[in-house]
Amino acid sequence: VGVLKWLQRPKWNGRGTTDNFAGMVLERCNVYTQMLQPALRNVDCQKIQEAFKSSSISKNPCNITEEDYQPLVKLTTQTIPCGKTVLWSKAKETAHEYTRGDREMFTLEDTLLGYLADGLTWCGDAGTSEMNYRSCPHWKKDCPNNPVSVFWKMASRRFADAACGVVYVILNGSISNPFDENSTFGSVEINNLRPEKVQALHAWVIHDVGGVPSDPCMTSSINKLKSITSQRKIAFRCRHNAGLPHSLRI
Ligand code: NGD
Repeated sequence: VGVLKWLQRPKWNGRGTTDNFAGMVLERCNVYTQMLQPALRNVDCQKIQEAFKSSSISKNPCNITEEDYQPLVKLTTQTIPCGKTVLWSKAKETAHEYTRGDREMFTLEDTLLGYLADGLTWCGDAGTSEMNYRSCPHWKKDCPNNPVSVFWKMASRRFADAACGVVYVILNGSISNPFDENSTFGSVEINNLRPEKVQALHAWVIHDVGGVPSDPCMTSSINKLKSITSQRKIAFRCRHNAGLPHSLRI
């Protein structure tokens, strides 16, 4: 009995592939390309679904590389206009609330690639041609190079690298370190903005209505961000606001 139980234990510490993963990817692709961004109406969602599954199927889910996503990336090419990129850190809901109100602005999750994957988990296994619906590697407890972490790192790097004009970032002013150097924004996106084409980084630090002891833009956390942008020769501005601004333009 002990051996049986041991054999049936989940392999990894993270949640398994989202139920109906492939169906959800196809459905999201159809919604995005037919209803949200008609400019992409000619993309082949069936092919996109296949490429997404193939990125991790029959592979060791601790050895995924950015190259594994190349076919998917090629099928989801999209250009975001200059001045329309919105990054965020520890403020996902707030950022999406904002872009929902201004359909011209794009977070990564408002692009096709981010829209397909947001909130989903997926992984395969070297021994089978099925997704693993039971468990997937947890990025801290198991391994960093798992399908989901590699995907977001790759997508975030490309999104920042492609940004031009004024780039916006929405940060959480209700926590002690709104700028976290270990976050994706702090470790990937900020380092991949290109000074030649990024006019400035404008930070909006959003805090709870009422509770703000001092200007969050003056904290050491935001100062760290300011010094990184200055080293990278990117102009920086910061504003704080209780609740969402009507416009991100400072
Ligand atoms: O390595 C990881 C990892 N790092 C953070 N998170 C991770 N999940 C993994 N599986 N592997 C999770 O990403 C974390 O628990 C949050 O649920 C989410 C975002 O982390 P947060 O709030 O700390 O913000 P980050 O600065 O790390 O990333 C936000 C920026 C934003 O501009 C998006 O364009 O980076 C892009 N992004 C990164 C990771 C995940 C988006 C997502 C997403 N939509 O899930």
